[in-house]
Amino acid sequence: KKYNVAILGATGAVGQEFLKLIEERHFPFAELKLLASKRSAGKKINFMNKEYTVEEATNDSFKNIQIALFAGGAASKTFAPAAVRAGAVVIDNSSAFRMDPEVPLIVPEVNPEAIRKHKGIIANPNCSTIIMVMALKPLYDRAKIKRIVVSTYQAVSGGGKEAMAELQQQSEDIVAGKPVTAKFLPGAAFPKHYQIAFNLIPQIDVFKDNLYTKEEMKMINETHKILDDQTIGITATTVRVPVYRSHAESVNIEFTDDISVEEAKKLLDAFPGVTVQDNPAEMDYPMPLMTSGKDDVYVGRIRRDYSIKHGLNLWVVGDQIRKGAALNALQIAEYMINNDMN
Ligand code: 2RA
Repeated sequence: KKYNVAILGATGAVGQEFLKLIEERHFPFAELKLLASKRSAGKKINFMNKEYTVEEATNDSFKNIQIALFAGGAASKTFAPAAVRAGAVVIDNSSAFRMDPEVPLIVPEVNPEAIRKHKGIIANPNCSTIIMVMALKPLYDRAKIKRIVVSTYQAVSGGGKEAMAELQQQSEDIVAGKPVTAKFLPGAAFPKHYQIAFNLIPQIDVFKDNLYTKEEMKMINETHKILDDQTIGITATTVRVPVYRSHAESVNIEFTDDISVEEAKKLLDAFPGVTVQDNPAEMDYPMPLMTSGKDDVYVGRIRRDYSIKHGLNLWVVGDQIRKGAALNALQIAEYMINNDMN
């Protein structure tokens, strides 16, 4: 069976990754509709030996569409209701519906059974959350987790094309001895902007009243929802780093029961979508340069936290545009197809 697929936000980084993955994974599509805002409408995209013209998304765009892949952003909220009314299942990468109790928040390797409860919209979690829960799940199933302390090192591509261009431009200017300007990060809408080249910015998204950023609260709230466990204590610090692609995370976990490093390694290694890369003697550990363009989430530096009774430290790295966004969404669609859930 083949499906009519629409991609909303087809010209952006996640939209483009959707196309790459559809081809790579031989996703069974019949018709493909590429949708975007008015600004990108009319653009031609060559895909699998066919030329597609990007169409402006409207409420009428979803007739005859069975699977609507939404790349994210404000357009999701605008068009999801129309797509659902037209009979499509929307797999949405924006944050608009993630915490809605009616909307399943899915990482297919972690909580696929929750897909069944969908009412037309299925949410794809935030990139840094997906990467963390992939490493948490096999350990959580073996030894209950009491508390997590996570610090992220997030690539500029998570902030969009402008953030990537800014890192490039600033790096060139510094090397050329020219003055550096910062116009975008931590985000276009902020009153101040900071240099990212040769720097770190400990702010991703806006600050909430509790002094955490929205990105930090996403890691906390979404992890609770995906693991379906509100009892886990989670604290997060999210940081933008001058890396183009792949988010890295230092994850400290306190368990209720003892779990050895060897056992953790075995469990992680056996978990689909996770690769253990951990050989200190060979200086072997995951790094963003090596994990970019890869499907798996990589885990290394697995070691005991000797300051607590049952603690482990992990270093987790994953391509946030692949597993953190487009791949996870496509895997949700594949899971539904393979389990007759449409
Ligand atoms: C970031 N969380 O890296 C975003 C992308 N979803 O800024």
